Amino acid sequence: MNKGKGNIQWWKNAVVYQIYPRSFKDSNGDGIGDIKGIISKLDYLQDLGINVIWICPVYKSPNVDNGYDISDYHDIQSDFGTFNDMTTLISSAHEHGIRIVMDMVINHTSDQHPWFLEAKKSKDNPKHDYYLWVDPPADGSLPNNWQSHFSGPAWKYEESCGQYYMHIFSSGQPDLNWENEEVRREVKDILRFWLDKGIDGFRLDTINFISKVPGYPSVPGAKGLVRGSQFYMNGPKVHDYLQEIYRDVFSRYDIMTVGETPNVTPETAKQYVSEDRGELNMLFQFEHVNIDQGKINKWDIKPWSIKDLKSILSKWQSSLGEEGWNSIYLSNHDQARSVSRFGNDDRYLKESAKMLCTMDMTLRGTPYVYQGEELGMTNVKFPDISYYRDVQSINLYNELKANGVSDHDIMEKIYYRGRDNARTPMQWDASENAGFTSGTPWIDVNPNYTSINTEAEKNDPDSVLNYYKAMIAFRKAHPVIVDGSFKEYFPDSDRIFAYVRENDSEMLFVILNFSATKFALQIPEEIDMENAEVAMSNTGRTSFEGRVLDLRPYEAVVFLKRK
Ligand code: TEU
Ligand code: CA
Repeated sequence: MNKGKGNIQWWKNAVVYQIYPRSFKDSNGDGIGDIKGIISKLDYLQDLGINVIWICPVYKSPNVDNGYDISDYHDIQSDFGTFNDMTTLISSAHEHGIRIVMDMVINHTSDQHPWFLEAKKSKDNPKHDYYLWVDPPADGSLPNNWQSHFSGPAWKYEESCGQYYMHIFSSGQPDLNWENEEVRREVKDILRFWLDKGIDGFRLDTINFISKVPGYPSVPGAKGLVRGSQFYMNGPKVHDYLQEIYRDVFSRYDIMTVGETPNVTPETAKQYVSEDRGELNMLFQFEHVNIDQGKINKWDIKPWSIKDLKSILSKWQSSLGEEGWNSIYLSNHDQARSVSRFGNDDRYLKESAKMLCTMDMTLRGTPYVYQGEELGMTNVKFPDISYYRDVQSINLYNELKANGVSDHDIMEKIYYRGRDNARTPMQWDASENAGFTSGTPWIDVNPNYTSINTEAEKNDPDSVLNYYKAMIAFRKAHPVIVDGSFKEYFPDSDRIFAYVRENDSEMLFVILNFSATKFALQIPEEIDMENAEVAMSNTGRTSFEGRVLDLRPYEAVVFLKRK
């Protein structure tokens, strides 16, 4: 496949589409999405114009955390198909001009992985040191006060060897000991194994969690269990490990790598993605998706403002601009649906979904579209917890319930931030179960599938889907989006996000109304609008005169001036 325009790396020109395989397309009626299902939709994805698929984990797994607990890195879980199916997916995708990036989970394994089954047998088992163990403190307390991201302590006592092991996520996901050179050797072998199968890169799960502060100190001054992030994110040896992997593996292939890294700032991000450091190409920072998160954890919800959102996004645009490369995303399989969260999924569903798309496709960085986002798929409110499947939401429910919190209050949190919002099946058509499966889906479909689905949207020129297609094509046709500068206007506005992208041949002026009210925008004198044309619009606007722009609710306009 071609390496991209000029000497710009191909992944800078790419639009990535994220697939959560369990919920994408079921080919055999067992209610679970699978690899054959993905293959059957490659034409759809090619037509959409995307260049890369990031596929969430498909390896063997007991599915405590839907594949993020891997028990065999060299095989495919039977729910999803066979190893052969995966090989076919890689080659068919390539035939469609689409590259494949696999999700790789190497901060932890499943507790059913053969390494762990051995490791827990005894302290002197050769695999024991593959994981992080601590003797039980004499006073009967836990090793420290860290809280797992999935509720409860980050430690579980293992009878057979008489020690606690660390699990930052569920107890079915023991953390690997990266200090152990053998572990790093195994990880590198796994990475090479898949790269040699012809894949085009990795999304590296929780990759900044791999180095822990020795001694695993408790968070000082805390009452009860708390997140110990400062002791296991961006730890002392994380860069040594990543440089080793780059040197021994990544640098030898023409691939893209994107690290999932909560708790990074533009400054610390550069340590991962500056080209001269030889670590990763891109990362997923979390500042904008944690905008509504209080101090405690993701369930501690606080109000947020458009102005804050803008300032986070522009900060990342400007500060990572030259030295690194941004990943542009508003949702994924862990987040609420973007239109429900940052747009308006009620009265202005279409307008706001298109407005957000306009932003994603015109910021500097590689945009990621999460399955269904291109349709304007929304959050869901199932009647009660029995409809939910996500271990994080279920654990939260049990924990809060035990503390006497009402069902209503717990469900409000899950409705707002629960991960199953993003995991309801992809909405293909208006037939039963949205055309996702002919059987019983593993999680219910969102009842709004009768109007929000690919079939209905394909034939509607005004649909969110067709706007995505147009916006992706527009991005490809205008290299200024990849290589141009970024300058923000009206940073103090709590409604309008406006910026100019510019290079030697073109200028784009992007205006996004993040509110449900009209707004008369005075175009700054400094912006040269002579011969500027309306290049993209989510309201059907085709022309513009003067210097006052009457914006409609959630309107998005992109002006283009050729130099
Ligand atoms: O997510 C890691 C992660 O940081 C988020 O899950 C975050 O901690 C949480 O949503 C808020 O507390 C990755 C995967 O994307 C996720 O699906 C996995 O469950 C997790 O790692 C464990 O592998
Ligand atoms: Ca299936």
